[in-house]
Amino acid sequence: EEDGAVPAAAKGSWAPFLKSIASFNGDLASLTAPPFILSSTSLTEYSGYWAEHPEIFVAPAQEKDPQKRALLVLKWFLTTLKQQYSSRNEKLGSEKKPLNPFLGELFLGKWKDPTGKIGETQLISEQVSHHPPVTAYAILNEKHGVKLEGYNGQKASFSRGTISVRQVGHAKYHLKEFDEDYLITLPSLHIEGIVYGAPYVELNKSSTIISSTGYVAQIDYSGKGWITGKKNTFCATLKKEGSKDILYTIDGQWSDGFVIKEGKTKKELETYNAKTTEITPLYIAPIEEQDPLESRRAWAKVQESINTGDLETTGTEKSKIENEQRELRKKEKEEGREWERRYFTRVMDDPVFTRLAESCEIVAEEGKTDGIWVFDEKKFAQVVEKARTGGEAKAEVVNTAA
Ligand code: HCR
Repeated sequence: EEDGAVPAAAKGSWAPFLKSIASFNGDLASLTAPPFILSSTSLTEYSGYWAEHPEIFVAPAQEKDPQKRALLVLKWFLTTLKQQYSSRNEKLGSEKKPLNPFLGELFLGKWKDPTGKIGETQLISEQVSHHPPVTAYAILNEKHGVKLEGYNGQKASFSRGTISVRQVGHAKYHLKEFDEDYLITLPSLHIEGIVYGAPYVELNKSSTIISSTGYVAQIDYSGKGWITGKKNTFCATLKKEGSKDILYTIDGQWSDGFVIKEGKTKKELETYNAKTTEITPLYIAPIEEQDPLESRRAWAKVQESINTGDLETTGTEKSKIENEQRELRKKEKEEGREWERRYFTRVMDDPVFTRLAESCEIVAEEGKTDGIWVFDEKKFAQVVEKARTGGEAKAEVVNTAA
């Protein structure tokens, strides 16, 4: 077997790793990967990829025409893909195995806006389940009344040299002014380049965005050996529900750029360059000001030891967190209660999801995500109030965001 990208010192660990994934049971968190493929970033941080271009995230809120609004939501979704699926590759040289978040882990931050035009965009990401791993998130921009919320877990399988990952869960994008909702399904992916020790993500199949105003976007993904032969390729269409007429098409490579065209005339309306569009960095509070459950504070020692290549400390510090978690679960079991999620609540039925999912035959797989998770405005208001007063919260008297 070729293993060109595996660092010389790690060559001995790659073949056993390949063997272990061949008998893989579907739980990505249980994969013991060689140290050079471990990233020091927790999966709770990945929720931030949804809004690294805050100006594109809020753009639909400023569009009065519902059809153009639906197009802007599709455009925003497509602009998130590069960060979601290829940023580790670009920054770290390959896809890496993220830290498996503990139950209750938080990743909180803000995209600030010195111009005042976009307003502040806030990120709340929380690990709502550990077995199976599920992350829930809400991204709020109060100025424009935009709210994204969602949750997701992964179901993985191994075959013919690649790990295939199906995402379970979905996202919902809400525009307050128009009382409009968009249900977003998450693409399937597979990890290529494993045998060479240089894993990277390719998307496959398709995903959908369906709006409460009756617009449906379908995005079809393909990779190298497919239609155009180029990696990270997609073609998307926007239609009115039940109609065959294509209103807009968007074609391109999500890691490179794309072209938006009018459906009938094929007239080019806009080109987007993913390579030159800069991202806005997320502001995260300094570690000493963070809550003990916040990701970078809780994992600080593990992260430091991964970055310095100190395997022993990585092991002992990881075990400390795992043991603490085990103790907490034991205590909860004894007391007959479950961990209280800080920002999200498990529901039996989410009416927004049910209404939009119906027409596209999308199903919530609550069994695979330990429930259907929604952002709990009341809990959020309590946290905001507590931070403001530095004491006990009075949920009834505060306004909720977005
Ligand atoms: C599959 C994956 C963990 C999950 C990551 C998700 C699906 C998380 C939600 C984000 O919104 C989007 C996203 C992007 C990532 O591409 C995806 C990760 C890719 C690899 C990682 C595996 C757990 C790593 C397996 C180990 C490999 C490197 C051998």
